[in-house]
Amino acid sequence: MVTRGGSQRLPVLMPDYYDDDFLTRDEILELQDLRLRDVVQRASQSAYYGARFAEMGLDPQTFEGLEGLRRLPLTSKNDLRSGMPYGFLALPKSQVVRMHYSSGTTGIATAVYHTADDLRFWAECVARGMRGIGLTNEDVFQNMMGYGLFTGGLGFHYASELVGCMTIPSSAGNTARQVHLMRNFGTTGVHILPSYALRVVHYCEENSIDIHNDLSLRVGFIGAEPHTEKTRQRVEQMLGVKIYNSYGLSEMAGPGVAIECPAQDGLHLREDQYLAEVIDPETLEPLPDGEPGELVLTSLRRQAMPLIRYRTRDITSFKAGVCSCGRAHRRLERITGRSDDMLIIKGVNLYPLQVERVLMGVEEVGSNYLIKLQTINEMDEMIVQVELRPGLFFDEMRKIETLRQQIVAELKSELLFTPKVEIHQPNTLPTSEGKAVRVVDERVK
Ligand code: DLL
Repeated sequence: MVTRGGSQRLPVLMPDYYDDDFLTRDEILELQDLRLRDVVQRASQSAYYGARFAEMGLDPQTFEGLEGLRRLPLTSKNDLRSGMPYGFLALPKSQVVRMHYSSGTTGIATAVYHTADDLRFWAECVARGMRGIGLTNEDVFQNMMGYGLFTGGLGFHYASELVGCMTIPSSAGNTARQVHLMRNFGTTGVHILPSYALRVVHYCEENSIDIHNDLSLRVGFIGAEPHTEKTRQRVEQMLGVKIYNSYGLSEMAGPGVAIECPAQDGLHLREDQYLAEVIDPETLEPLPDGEPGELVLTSLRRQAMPLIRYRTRDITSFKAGVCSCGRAHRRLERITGRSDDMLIIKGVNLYPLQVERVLMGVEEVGSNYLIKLQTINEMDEMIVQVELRPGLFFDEMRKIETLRQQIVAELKSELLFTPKVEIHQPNTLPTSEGKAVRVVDERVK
């Protein structure tokens, strides 16, 4: 308890944003109800939602809160595109202090705007996740995600400062410098793309750096890219530290929407900030806990650019039951793919993560792989290019061929057709500084 000056010396409770992690279920629902009414009114000030609500005859003033949720329209990425650049802005531009621009990997990029309060709420959401896994002002936090229009860098940066960590804004790339910073400044926590984490590990192996003894790492966050539990375990095992999954998207500010707690048993949504639904992407009906579908999110507090029932296209499900950590915020299962990531090869529907799950279970496989889709003799073919793990001595063609056949067999049993597999030497497949590109579609359209 802190007291404020003046003759009466009234006790003033300093509100701590971290307390919101420990709201009861009833408190969460009450807040969601209030904030949903509020956000519907605020969103109606934007050109896009103003017109859409009017068209539907929805009166924001009398909107009934949580009970009326399913009456609200869904918003798609195409809607966002149609409203660019300023159709979704719910406040005068003079109140906007920053914009980000989504990666645009699946089409035209879209802008997201923030007021100063939006930036504070965002930093608090991520900081809650950081404090949740025990990071404090004693930690040195190295943020290896790209700074700039991508939200991964700045999203964790302000949160890390809010927690009080000594923050190293190392951004993405330049592995030698990353490892130098980690060694020299005793980095204890990192934020890193899963694909890049594996590259950093291999760099250490190749340069005889003993990760366990030469570095002081304690914890890490990975996110921004689809990855499997096997990949997480691989990174954990190689770095010898706990690695937590963090999920978010630019349209909802960025990272901080859902982050794992020490139980590592699902990602806790910040439900006082984001209202989540999981729906059947075909029927648009809500799905029960445990059933995978498309995640739909409503930003409950964002001011500059509130989004109502935004279709993320990410496939996940709600985890049933209450987490052992005691938080009442519901949990999401790890994202298994995006509805628009699904590939159809030889009549089989598959997600690229199914390939990763197999590859990361094979010890000899390194950090990088690429799925190439080609048309050969008028047929779709899938060619999986796989890098060998550095440090393994593979000079015998026979051994490589045995490994190749093993991977073909494992992929066949996962995918139910036989892909082609090529084995490549370490560090020979293309890499990128940002999110890994795992699929190259060269099929004749
Ligand atoms: O990737 C925000 C972010 C930055 C999240 C850093 C976590 C850490 P976008 O560039 O807009 O924003 O991409 C969002 O990335 O819809 C998912 O498809 C994917 N994604 C994000 N986090 C995860 C995750 C950021 N933990 C898109 N697991 C999302 C799987 C993820 N996919």
